Amino acid sequence: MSTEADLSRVKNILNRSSITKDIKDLAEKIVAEERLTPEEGEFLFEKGPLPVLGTLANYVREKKSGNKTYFNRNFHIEPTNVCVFSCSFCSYSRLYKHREDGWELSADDMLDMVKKYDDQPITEVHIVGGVHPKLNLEFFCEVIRRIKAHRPELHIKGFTAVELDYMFRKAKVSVEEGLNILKEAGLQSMPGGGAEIFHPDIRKKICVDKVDAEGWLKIHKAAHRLGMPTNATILYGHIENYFHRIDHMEKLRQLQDKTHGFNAFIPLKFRNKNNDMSYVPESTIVEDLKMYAVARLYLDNFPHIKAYWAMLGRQTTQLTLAYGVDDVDGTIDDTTKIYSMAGAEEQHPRMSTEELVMLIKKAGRIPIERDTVYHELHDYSEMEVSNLS
Ligand code: V47
Ligand code: SF4
Repeated sequence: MSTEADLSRVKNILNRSSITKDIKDLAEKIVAEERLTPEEGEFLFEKGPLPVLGTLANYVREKKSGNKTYFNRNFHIEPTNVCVFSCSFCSYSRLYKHREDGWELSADDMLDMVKKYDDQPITEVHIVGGVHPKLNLEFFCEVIRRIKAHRPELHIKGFTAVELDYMFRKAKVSVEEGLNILKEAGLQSMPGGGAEIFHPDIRKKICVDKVDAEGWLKIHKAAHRLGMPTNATILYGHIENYFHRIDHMEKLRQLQDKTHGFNAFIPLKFRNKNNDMSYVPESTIVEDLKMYAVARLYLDNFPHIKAYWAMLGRQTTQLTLAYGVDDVDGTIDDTTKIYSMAGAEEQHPRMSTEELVMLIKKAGRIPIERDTVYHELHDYSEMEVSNLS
């Protein structure tokens, strides 16, 4: 889909005398659709000038998605914030600290939340939460069945590999058996959470007690084999370095080569309020844009790179659309607390369809409403851009 004009923009920027031969060589590889090695990925993080990374990532993004930017109409259900694990970046979990602030929804509560959207054209419910010691596989199957019985066309995207690993071990079923049981109940896809940083040197410092990289990848691989698409995340901008980020993306790229089951890669910026890592400063916007751009360049087999606006904030999300991003997640309707509790600007994340469309249009892109698996539902290019800022 990329035009001659895009290519000439790449060539123009590479003709600048300040650009080194190493960078020019890598740019030529990218334009020729040759895969970057891990060393080259690290080199881009370390030495790639931001304008060059942006131009190249934008070139790849437009080749894959043209000028389109995707969003959906969704809401979240967070069944509980009680969690048996103790990730040090988490501002949300309440098992050991402040149990009195914990919540625990019943199946009826969750169905009531779904019913609130009965007259709204929502297409997806995203179910994710803490790992409660008592909420088990049977309970979640009942929740899913009841949601599907009430609104069959609503896509259920649910449960991180961390939640599933615990659920399946408790139920004494294999990963394949567990996923099949959930799929039969009505689960259709999985979000990308719980990946954090795969490398054990970092994982043992930030989330020592939950599923490791091998277990996370095994669950996603099994989901893909069952025809269930999933996303993948990285939690960046804390104590990891560029080597760890590339190692993480390399593991995902290898699995995607085998299964082609990932839809989107979602870099999640570490937020430092109210958690045990509050001493770690948050990344700068330059670092954020670099993360998105290198992700777009390195993960050549991922169809989409998503900026989760609820976590990143609206303005940075608009900027990422020029750095490789082609998806901004959904309307959300103030139904998630993970990021607001960690200090994100959006304390009540909610955008109307019109606001999301304007956010995308004002960044110079075509807003496309999609369903969870990227079927295009509506092209909003004709919607008038109002004076909403
Ligand atoms: O795995 C927790 C992250 C994730 C913090 O697949 C934090 O479409 C930053 O994965 N600072 C869960 N991040 C959320 C998630 C997600 C969100 C939106 C869309 C999708 C999708 C997936 O939240 C956790 C963890 O990496 N997280 N605490 C924090 N302090
Ligand atoms: Fe639990 Fe998830 Fe928080 Fe870790 S990030 S403590 S698994 S809720």
